[in-house]
Amino acid sequence: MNWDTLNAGSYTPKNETVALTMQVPYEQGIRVGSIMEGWFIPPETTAYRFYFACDDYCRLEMNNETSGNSTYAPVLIDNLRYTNYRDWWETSGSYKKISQWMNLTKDEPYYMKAHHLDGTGSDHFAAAVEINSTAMPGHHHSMKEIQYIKLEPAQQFDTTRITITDIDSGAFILVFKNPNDLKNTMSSSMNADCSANTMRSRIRAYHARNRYIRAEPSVNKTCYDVDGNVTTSSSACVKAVYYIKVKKLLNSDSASSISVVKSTTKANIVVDLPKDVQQSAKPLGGRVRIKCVNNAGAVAYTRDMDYWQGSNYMALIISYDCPGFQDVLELYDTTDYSYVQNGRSWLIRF
Ligand SMILES: [Ca+2]
Repeated sequence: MNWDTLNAGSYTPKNETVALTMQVPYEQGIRVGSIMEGWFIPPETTAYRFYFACDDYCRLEMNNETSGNSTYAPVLIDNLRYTNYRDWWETSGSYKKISQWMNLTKDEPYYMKAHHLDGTGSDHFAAAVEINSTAMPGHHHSMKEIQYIKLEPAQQFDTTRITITDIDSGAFILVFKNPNDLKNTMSSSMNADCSANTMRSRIRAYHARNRYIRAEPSVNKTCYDVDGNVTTSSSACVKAVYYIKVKKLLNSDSASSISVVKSTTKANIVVDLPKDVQQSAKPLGGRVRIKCVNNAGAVAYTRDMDYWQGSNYMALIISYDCPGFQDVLELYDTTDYSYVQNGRSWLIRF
């Protein structure tokens, strides 16, 4: 990218204006470019760093000496890959979008110059600043705290019990009937003395593929000896109890019937369905809104959002609907839940 060509005035400027913020309007046209010049005057003596998001290419220069000199400005950020609009945290690509921390002095003017070029499609660019001081409310990271928000239904999962006595090493299959589509699905063959992990691998295709479930099951097995005590010895095991748990909250039982089809086993195999063991709690659903209180104490609410919306969308809606929250927060999904139906939780960093 030869920014000097743009600097040299090879093109007649279409528009020249005073800008109140270091950003240009969204979607100005195709193959547009902009140059912005100005001074950054720090409100406190502390460390600062700058963020630069653009589409398609941008460069930010700054003189970080307290001279106010506008003839010397080394490159602070060179961003030669487009980002989403004001997406300061875009991490793809190898170009720098965040500057190093710099110690700047209160009330000194620091010269800044921004260059921007668009190839085609969307276009935008904007700069942001982060201030490493907790004494200035309202700035990004000024609170140095992370909030945790959670939406969680009861974590009660659909559970089936299979009890095997007169255990031998012969084979059987299970046939699952789904209560929604009434289809029968056969498991793979397993032995009457199989491990929990083997049973899980033989049945999982049904839970993973049935469109009303689409979740992984877990299986655990407990063995009992002739006295009815729990044993870990397979030779002493005269009764094996398996619990099959679907790890996603469901709107209906995972199976309305489960038939046992024995091929070579003579074992006694009894199935207890979720309706008799444990039915799923109601999955998370509906819509959610977030209450926000800004530094001035003003209370606002976001519009309703679907419970499954991604964290980028939710962060955007908070910035639209919560006055004073634009550019001062980051919102992340946690890894607390394997499925959105089980719950949602977010970390909000101010
Ligand atoms: Ca573009």
